Amino acid sequence: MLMKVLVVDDTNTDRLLLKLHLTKLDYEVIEASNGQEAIDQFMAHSQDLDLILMDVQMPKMNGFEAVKAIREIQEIKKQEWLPIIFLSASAEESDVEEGILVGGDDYLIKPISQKVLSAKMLAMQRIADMRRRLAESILVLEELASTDHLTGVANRRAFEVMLEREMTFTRQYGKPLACAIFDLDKFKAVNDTFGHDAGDAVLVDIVERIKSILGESGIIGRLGGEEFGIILPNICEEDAPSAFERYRCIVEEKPVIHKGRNISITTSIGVASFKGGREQKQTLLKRADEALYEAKDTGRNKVIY
Ligand code: GH3
Ligand code: MG
Ligand code: MG
Ligand code: MG
Repeated sequence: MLMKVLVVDDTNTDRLLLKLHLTKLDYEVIEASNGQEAIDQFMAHSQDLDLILMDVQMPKMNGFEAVKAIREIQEIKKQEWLPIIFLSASAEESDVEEGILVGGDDYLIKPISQKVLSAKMLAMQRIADMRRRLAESILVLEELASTDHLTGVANRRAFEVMLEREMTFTRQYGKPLACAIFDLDKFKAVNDTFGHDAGDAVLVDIVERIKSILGESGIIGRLGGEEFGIILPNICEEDAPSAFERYRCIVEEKPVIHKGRNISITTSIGVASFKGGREQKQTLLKRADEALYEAKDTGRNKVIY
């Protein structure tokens, strides 16, 4: 892939020479002739910029100041690592030191040998590739660590993180939320009668039904076995029971069909509302769990609040 390099230098001949050299080496070059222009070019190309070569002595805004500003923008926008090499006529130790301190990754002294520059750019590219691969792996791992393998929804850990987030939002903005735990009724009998495969298919089918009425802001997670959690942001205490009644109905509504056999299933749902305040996630879940137990104890296939 073509590497995109921003060359910043106020001296036209320096800039042109660099551009000529880099183009020959098959780099795509964009230019800036002062610090402010460098920031503008960085902003315009930050999506696909691979490297910045930055002169230090320039009028108005020098290279150090420009790099400081660029690093601040990257920090705010949480952008991935972008290597910056200073190219300067000053060999002062304090300048080299300052260049690295303001966020440069290397500091080369002019006049610059083309061989050395190419080699340094290669080294930067290597580190950038490594960091990109690492970031991608972390994303994949995070996804794996937060997803339930069978149904593809959030696992308990991820569900609790989202619940925490929604509760914080409720505390700050006063928007209520309703939380529920539901557990399939007599699910062991499904496994015993139709086999474990059929049980798995029931879990997948029920999750799909729930997702179909969950809406944009609703959240579902598998808490374990045949037990799931649902968060409905913006549902107040009075509306919660009827909201979850829809979920109970959609499970009962029609049997799951697996290998030509009809598997009827129902669910019991325990609901707890949150209006803000100091209550913590664990006690909210405990209230929902207690309501669920009451639903089981009093005949199953019902919503208890
Ligand atoms: P209750 O109405 O009281 O909830 O009864 P139940 O039979 O649903 O509850 P119980 O806890 O006795 O049994 C749950 C069963 O769910 C036992 C377990 O083997 C089964 N199960 C848990 N996870 C899975 C899974 O991923 N796939 C399948 N097929 N079965 C599972
Ligand atoms: Mg200069
Ligand atoms: Mg059950
Ligand atoms: Mg259970």
